Amino acid sequence: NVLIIGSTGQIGTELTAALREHLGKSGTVYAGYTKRRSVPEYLQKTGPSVEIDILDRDALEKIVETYQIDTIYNLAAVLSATAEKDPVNAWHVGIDGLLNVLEVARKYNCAVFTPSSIGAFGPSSPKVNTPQDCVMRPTTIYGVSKVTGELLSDYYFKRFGVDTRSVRFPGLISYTTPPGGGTTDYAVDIFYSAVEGEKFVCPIGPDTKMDFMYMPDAIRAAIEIMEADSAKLVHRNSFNVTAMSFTPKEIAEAIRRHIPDFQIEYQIDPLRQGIAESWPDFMDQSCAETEWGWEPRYLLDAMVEDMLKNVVP
Ligand code: VAH
Repeated sequence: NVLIIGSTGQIGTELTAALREHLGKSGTVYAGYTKRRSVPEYLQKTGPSVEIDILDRDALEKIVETYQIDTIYNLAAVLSATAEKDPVNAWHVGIDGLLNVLEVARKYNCAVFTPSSIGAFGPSSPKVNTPQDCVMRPTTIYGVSKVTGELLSDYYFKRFGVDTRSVRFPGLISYTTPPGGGTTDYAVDIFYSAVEGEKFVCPIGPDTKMDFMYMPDAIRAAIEIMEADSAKLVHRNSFNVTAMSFTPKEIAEAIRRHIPDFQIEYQIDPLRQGIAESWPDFMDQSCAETEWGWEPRYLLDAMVEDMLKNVVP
């Protein structure tokens, strides 16, 4: 059975639904939540949910034992911009929480997926074709917790044999559940302005390039990495995966191909601009391609078309 910690977040809501679909009768997917009211209707209707405090290891152990969990998707995180406002809390959720998950996984032989991020790279990492293995000195607490999480997860694999796997997600774009407090959130918010016929006020500079991925691809990556043949994995925590790399100017132009009078103006948010500039422009994902056959399906125009069709303001 599968436990999803953070099942009500931007990734969690869609991953829970997709995994329930994917597993069918072969397993139960427990939607872990911190606040009951935040569990979406369709998740409550399609399977069980369970209250989780990732900082309470005993309670987590009880859940894993009671529901015979063999795979834990640990999506609990405080995203980059929000984390800068309370770094100690971001550390507790990101690392103390992860340590609890890894200790319980070691005891009950669970596989663990914990997403990393382009945020794990820093200003001294190569910006273009950012390698799988390179200098990683992130300048945000989010990045520090992500690099630490990667190292801790690799340690638990090498030292205790815990089956830990992970991908470094780029900015994720979706219309089901909005992201909360990320630096890449602009690429989601822009669609809400576009469909409302409103000018979009962009907090990131027009020529700031970052990696992005459409949520359907991200969900598929999270499932495929966990089902990959472990004998073929040279890396584990954590694989570069991406789909597209664009600037605010480029995504605005792509939207204008559907909504010709769409307007964008720039009011740079120094915090998020500083974070965005410390991240790669475009990652090299050849290790994910060769070690577990990763391949994105949605590129910029396909993503824009699908978002404009589905975004409900
Ligand atoms: C953020 N969306 O902006 C998240 C993610 C790659 C970015 O980590 O913080």
